[in-house]
Amino acid sequence: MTNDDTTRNGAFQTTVEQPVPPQDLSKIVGHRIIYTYANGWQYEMYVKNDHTIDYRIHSGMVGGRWVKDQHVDLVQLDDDSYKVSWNEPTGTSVAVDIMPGKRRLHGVIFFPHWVEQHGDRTVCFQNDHLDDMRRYRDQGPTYPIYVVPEFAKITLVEYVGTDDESVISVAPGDLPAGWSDRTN
Ligand code: FER
Repeated sequence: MTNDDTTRNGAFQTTVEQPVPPQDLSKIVGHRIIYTYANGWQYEMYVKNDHTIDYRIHSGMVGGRWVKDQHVDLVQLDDDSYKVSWNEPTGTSVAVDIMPGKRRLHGVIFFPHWVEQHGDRTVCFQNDHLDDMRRYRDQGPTYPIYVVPEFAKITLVEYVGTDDESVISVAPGDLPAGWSDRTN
């Protein structure tokens, strides 16, 4: 076995004793990705470090919403395969599988019923309204949960470095026209 075989995530043999594959997050941490879901919703995620994302929602049910410093769980599942998952102050839960090399992504969003009914209440710079979001969350109704599972095409991937507050610093609506449509 070559050294590459022992360090590549994809060659890892999963066992009960050692279910966690080697974790190399260097191809996702510090990157900005922009993607469009099959339902037309366009999102931008900045993986600020190995436990934090900033993001903007450029279009869709809650287009205009943007968030900084969302705590997430980030793991490498396999070569070119990562999972980011978290729970929002609104009560919304999200799990996103990202294959940057393949430009493929799959997200599952679990919206509480109140967000499905009043998505507009979440369209803001959430960091300035965290207490409002927690109050709405606690007021509900939570159920039935609106589950949105969708594939997406990643249209842009760029390394911008870690912990840079300037990467996502203005509202989606305040960017130049067509800004999020830049592809690479
Ligand atoms: C995503 C899907 C959903 C995402 C963020 C959300 C940054 C957030 C949803 C919400 O709280 O409204 O791919 O990526």
